[in-house]
Amino acid sequence: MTTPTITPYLKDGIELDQIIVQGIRVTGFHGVYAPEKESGQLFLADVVAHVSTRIAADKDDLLRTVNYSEIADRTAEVLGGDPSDLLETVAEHIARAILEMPGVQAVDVTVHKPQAPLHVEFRDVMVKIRRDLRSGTLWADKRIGSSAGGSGDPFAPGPRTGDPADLQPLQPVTAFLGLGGNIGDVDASFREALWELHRIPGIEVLRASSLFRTRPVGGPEQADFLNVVVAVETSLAPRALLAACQGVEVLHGRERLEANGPRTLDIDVLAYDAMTLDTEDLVVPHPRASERAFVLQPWATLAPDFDLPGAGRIGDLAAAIGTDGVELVAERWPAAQESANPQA
Ligand code: PH2
Ligand code: MG
Ligand code: MG
Repeated sequence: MTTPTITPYLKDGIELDQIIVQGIRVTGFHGVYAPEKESGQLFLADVVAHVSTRIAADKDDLLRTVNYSEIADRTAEVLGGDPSDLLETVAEHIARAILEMPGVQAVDVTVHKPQAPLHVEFRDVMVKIRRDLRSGTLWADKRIGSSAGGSGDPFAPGPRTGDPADLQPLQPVTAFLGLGGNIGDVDASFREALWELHRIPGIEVLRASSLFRTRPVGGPEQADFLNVVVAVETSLAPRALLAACQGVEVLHGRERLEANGPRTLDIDVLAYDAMTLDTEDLVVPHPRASERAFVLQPWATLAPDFDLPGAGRIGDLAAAIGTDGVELVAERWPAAQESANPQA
């Protein structure tokens, strides 16, 4: 098989490395025509995972990279799994499965169907796609929302689905974002993130809370965090807001290596107006917001009277949780210029 040239994927202007698995072959049952679904035929896929392999190579450690055997397994599972009509759908499902692997920043997927029922002789049919962590398509057609979007709510149907997480508000709503981080100059990352969020059409950053240094909650032994809460006005649907936050995380080199582990920048959607949502990829309000002093104490400096759906007034929640493990660093952040880098 010839090796195709693969356009490099640039992250912050730097080419990522590529882990490539070619010619994964499985009998599958995808196709528009009934005989295709009954008898099955050969499907092949080529997958290019765009990752940074430098740290793994330096430490010679499989856990710090992406296991190509797992790429192959996940791909084969989709190829041989639930039948889809379209190769496009198969490629999208593979991309999604690979992007879920920690460390994968982007993925190219080519799906081949060399036995497709055409009227002429041919060598191959293929569909090739590139997806990255910033593409909202990762979430766009997950329709697993639990609430049906009852009558009288201020939300109009969005362009794609009936999932309430995809409903755009008729008028801009206030949402609260929680920022956290404990790698690098986090204070600077927060300041940049505010501008990056503000630049996104449909997001206006209104105001930030005071800045707090906080003891890590959960995860491995790690450096203290900085945390702030930010109020935004947004005309984006909840899921689009989440995608925007994740895009900004990626800009700051966020890598999802371990749950609750150290991170350069984490941006969580804490609340979206008075909305409650429970979907596979997005739960609003943030399910642990009301239990975390590192969220509630900053939040109480910003919007003590906000009524957190299902939990109560932020000021009251903050008073109840107390200040154990959280320390005020800059009351008038980001106006105050002193750096609060926890590693400094
Ligand atoms: N974020 C976590 C887990 N633990 N601890 C602190 N102090 N601050 C955080 O932002 C934080 C955490 C998961 O996102
Ligand atoms: Mg978080
Ligand atoms: Mg997060």
